[in-house]
Amino acid sequence: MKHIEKNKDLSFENKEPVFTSPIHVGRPNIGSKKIFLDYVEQIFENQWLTNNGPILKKFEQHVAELHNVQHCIAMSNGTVALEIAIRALGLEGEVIIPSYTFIATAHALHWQAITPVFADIDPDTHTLDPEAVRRMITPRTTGIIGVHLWGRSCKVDQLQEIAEEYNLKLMFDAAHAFGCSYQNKMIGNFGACEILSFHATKFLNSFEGGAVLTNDDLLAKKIRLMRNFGFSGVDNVIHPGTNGKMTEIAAAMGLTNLESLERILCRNKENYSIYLEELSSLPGISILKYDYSELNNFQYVVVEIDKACPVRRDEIIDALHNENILARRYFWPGCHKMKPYSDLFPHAGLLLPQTIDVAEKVMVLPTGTAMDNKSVKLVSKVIKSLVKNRN
Ligand code: T4K
Repeated sequence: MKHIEKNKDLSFENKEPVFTSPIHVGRPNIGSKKIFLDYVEQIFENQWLTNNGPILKKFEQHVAELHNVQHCIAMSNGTVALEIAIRALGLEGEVIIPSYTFIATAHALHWQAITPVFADIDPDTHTLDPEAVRRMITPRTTGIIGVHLWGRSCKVDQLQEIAEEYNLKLMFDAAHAFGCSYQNKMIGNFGACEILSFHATKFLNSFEGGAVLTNDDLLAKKIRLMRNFGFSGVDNVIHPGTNGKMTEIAAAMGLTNLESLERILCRNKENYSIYLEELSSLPGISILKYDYSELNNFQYVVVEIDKACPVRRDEIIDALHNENILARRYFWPGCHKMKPYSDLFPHAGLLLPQTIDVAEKVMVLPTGTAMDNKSVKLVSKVIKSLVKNRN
């Protein structure tokens, strides 16, 4: 009933949804079924399903080469990659992170009895504001985890400077930043290490998966041990560890999708430029820009809807859902508002004005290989109609 009332203002009122089935933010980008099935044949032939198998090794090598980094240690998912990297770096006490990120960044610390301390973001980049990071440093701080949100890198140099000044460890959550660069150097080469996610919804997926990228030989060795219970050879455990291993079938999916990388990127770029062209002139609506002098994967079409827009962000999302367009608020309302952290820091929001503002403005639109020019134009048309009818 609520939606019917709202729809009085909309041009698509009382009609069947514009899309007959739901279109999602996060539909997987999937490569050739034939290539994948060839890998499945190999796996059956090898009778090697997990534990550092040949397909996993090939996947790690390809990902490392693509990012021009010495080591890629693949994991069962990005969260475990974060947890292991955090532990391998010896982080403890307090670690500074943004609140405007996926909950896994905070959980990977909290899970290990480390306190995530939320610093505010720069509203233009949606990544950590280095000055805000400085303000949150205490004698208990041991590290900083920057998040390259939407694949756009943090202010790496400034964070590095702060880390050196205060003798803190610096690492990056690069879950969104597969194939992206900062100052023309590939992500994976910054801080002590960076982690990737290959979740189904990511630019490159391996069903589930993640990885740690690093140029530090000793750290890589330690992380490899920790990924496999600390085993060094048979019957010999030399380090505490867990089970973070990626399976052969996951690595096969990763390799399959790597072969389609150009096609996926082209599709994302095309979708992005259509959205930009269609929506940029609407009042109070802007699309987050990507820096074309850097590499990016264009996996996220991030729209900011501010007060100049005659329709509120949540009204737009509701109306889009009525049309089967499952646009999303992302990282709303911020990690600091989620129970485990609001219990810890009930007043954290006082120091996070930009985080709160951004979380209230952002809407993410469907993109990826599940979309084509026609469907992107149709989504844009619905948004245009919503805004224009209210003007
Ligand atoms: N750090 C950052 C900054 C991250 O963004 C993430 C993960 C991590 C760390 C941790 O990495 P992982 O441990 O996940 O590897 C998703 C993902 O579950 C999560 O991986 C991702 N970030 C986060 C941003 O988004 P949801 O709750 O939005 O995903 P979900 O499962 O609801 O899927 C979204 C939509 O995608 C669905 O409505 C339908 C569609 N979908 C999804 C799946 C899984 C499909 O069409 N097919 C599918 O197989 O969290």
